[in-house]
Amino acid sequence: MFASEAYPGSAGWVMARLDALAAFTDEPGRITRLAFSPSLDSANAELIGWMRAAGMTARIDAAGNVVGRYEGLQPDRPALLLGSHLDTVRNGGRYDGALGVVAALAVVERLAKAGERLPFAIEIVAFADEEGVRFGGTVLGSWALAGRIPEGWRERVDGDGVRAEDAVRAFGVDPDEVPAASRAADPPFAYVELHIEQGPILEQENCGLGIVTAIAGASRLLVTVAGQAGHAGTVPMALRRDALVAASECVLAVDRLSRDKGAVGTVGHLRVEPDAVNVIPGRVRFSVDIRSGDDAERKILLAEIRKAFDAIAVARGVGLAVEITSDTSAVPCAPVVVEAIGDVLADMGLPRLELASGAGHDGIAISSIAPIGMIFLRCVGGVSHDPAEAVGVDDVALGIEALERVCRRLGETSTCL
Ligand code: HGY
Ligand code: MN
Ligand code: MN
Repeated sequence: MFASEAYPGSAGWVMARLDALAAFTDEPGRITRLAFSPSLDSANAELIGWMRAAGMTARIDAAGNVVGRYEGLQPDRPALLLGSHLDTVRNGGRYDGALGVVAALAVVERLAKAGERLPFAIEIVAFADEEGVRFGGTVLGSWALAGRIPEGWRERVDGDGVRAEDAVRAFGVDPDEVPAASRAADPPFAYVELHIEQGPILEQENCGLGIVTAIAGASRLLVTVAGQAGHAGTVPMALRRDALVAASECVLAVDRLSRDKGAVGTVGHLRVEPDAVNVIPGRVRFSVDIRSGDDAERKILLAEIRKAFDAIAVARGVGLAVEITSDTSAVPCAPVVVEAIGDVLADMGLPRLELASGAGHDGIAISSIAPIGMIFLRCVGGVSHDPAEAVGVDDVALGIEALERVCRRLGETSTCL
């Protein structure tokens, strides 16, 4: 039932395409495909070719997302939206995002090879900026498709000082046309995403697939600490306003307070200026990423972290500014979609293992225009956002099978979605 030879739409066929996509990177030797980057542009072109070969129409929408469509028997019926994202973190893995896009394409391949059309169209989207790595948060991507474009997105600046507006224009997207990407007026009847779990639960439970119940909320900050640069050899310790020492105390505060709250807090990016061995750091910028399944708890944690930062700044005699670059509330998956996924897994003889997602996903944005659901796929060691990310081909076969069955199941119930 789950052969993995590379016939169109098989697990081997999916794995081969994921390996091909992994070659699209802006950093040779590792996978880095940031939003609106040359490598993402090339990966999108490759995907569009595969979509058209499968009998789909395919285009780049007004916000830079790839949108493919496999017509249904009733073209006027709302479509079912599948997909995920092709952008990656820096030095990422080859399955985060891409698996969901290519597995959805495998479902269409199978239908097309069988000459079958469902009553409704299947659309597959590869969102342009799920990771939000380049600009500190998702600037367009799924938010644009949901018709909820973030305020001030144009002025966001990446690590090289490039404004988001200029980056999307260089990518071929007209910033003034972005609102045309919105599907708020003609939403899909549901959105389903297959994604690696990026955590250890499925592996611990020896389950290939799981049912996502909710997606955690997240807050992202960009913090700037302004001290006083100086000669490392001549400024007495008592007179120093060392930005890196103050930032280091902030990093430890994020860790301590997050642990105390049972939430997760990460400082993943930190830049020191002037970054010289014999100069006291005058300025430090660092990121903070806070997640929790409970929005109220996350807000309280955020307030405690900012209070701790202010106390450190006073004690260290430095300036400290906080910019909130992204703030998303936790989102439940739609019960009707959760149930359909559960029924499908039961039909396949698999347990109905339900779990929440600590990672963010495009479904957060899409949930504002359609019922959403996600299927998690076991990943080796729970590792993700790292080249060691790995999945088993038999789990991928299960994932494709489940996704196809969910499409059919949701089609049967779509009138009440
Ligand atoms: O950061 C996240 O949670 C997701 O991988 N973008
Ligand atoms: Mn992802
Ligand atoms: Mn990710």
